[in-house]
Amino acid sequence: MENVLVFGATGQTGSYLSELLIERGYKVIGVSRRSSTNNTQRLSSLLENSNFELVEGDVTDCFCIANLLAVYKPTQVYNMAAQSHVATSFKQPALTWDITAGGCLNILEAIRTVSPTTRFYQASSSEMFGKNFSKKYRASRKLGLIAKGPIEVAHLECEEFKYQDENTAFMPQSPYAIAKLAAHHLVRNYRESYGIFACSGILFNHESPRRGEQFVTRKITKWIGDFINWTEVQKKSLDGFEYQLSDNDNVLSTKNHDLALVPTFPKLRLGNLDAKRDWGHAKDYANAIVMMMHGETPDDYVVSTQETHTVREFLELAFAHAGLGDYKDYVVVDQKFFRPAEVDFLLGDSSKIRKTLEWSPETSFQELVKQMVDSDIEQAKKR
Ligand code: F7E
Repeated sequence: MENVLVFGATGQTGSYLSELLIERGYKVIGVSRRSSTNNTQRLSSLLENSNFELVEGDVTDCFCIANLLAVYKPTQVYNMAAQSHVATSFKQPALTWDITAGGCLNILEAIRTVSPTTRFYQASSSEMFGKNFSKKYRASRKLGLIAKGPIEVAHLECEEFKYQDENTAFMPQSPYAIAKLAAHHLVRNYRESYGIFACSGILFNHESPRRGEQFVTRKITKWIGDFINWTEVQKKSLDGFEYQLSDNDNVLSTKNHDLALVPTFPKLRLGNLDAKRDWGHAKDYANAIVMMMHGETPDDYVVSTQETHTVREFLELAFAHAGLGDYKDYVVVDQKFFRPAEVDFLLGDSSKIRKTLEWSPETSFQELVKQMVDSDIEQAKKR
């Protein structure tokens, strides 16, 4: 049985990937940073599986990586480890750089020196495109065909400018995206310089019920789950409970109670609702990753659904599915959640992986939203 190493196995996509690789007959060595709190919830289906082993390790420690390669002799290594929260990368840029760029370099160097036939997958990101514009768009602006001044999202949505693919210029907008771009170029450089089988998957946003709670999709669905659970609990403990939507930014107050005792629930505070993202299901994307690593030649591929939606559209669908009505009654826009620099518009053209490896996503945007809302309603009941 072949061993494969998955760095970042405890994360959302790392966990789906580990499950898939075990199904494919591999022994998965999941590598995870030491943590004082338990972070193995996403791996609950694998922890008792004899084909899964969770080991301590960190991509910032090159000796640790070389040692793991020497001990387990993996035929494939997947790097899913990163400081992956874009907003955090503005607050902790050096840490983000060390993990996200340095970690990839450490693995590539370890493969080159210890195990050069081992295949390598790097989790690149659509964030690398950032504020990107096609050559045609830039030329049109230069010629004055498009007015100078702030770039409007509407421009990027024009048929002739839309889509980011493997040939789109990168214009990263955050320390996170810049670190991912450095790693992306390292992969190409090691592939071309040393003949290492190294692939980058430029994955657009991918979500699921396992998504971290600080990312916008899960932040929304978790709030919905918690709110519905709160109303249920209030109904059980208070006679005649009914919640009332107030203008108050922070709370929803109840009717029929002495004001001093009114139970309250904080509204959902979010940042930019106009940002557009191409959101897919993490499980579909784990499948794309495995396909890349089993291709004949190593290459870089965009992985996306080819549909884009605003954060607002996600909210509309999620609140409607939960039966709560208009999201505007429950959401407060808070400057705190705006970023110093934003990526306004992402829409991936994944024709290459669809044609070359015959990959396509199975879960629609609508299905994804429903799955996440339903899961969070269930989970909130158990908490
Ligand atoms: O933000 C806006 C925010 O944090 C999506 C990571 O996995 O995908 C992810 O990066 C959008 C942004 O994901 C809130 O400004 C509004 O425009 O869910 P997100 P992301 O930044 O797109 C890429 C592909 C990666 O590689 C990254 O690792 O939503 N937004 N209000 C908000 N975002 C957050 N987090 N919280 C808010 O309250």
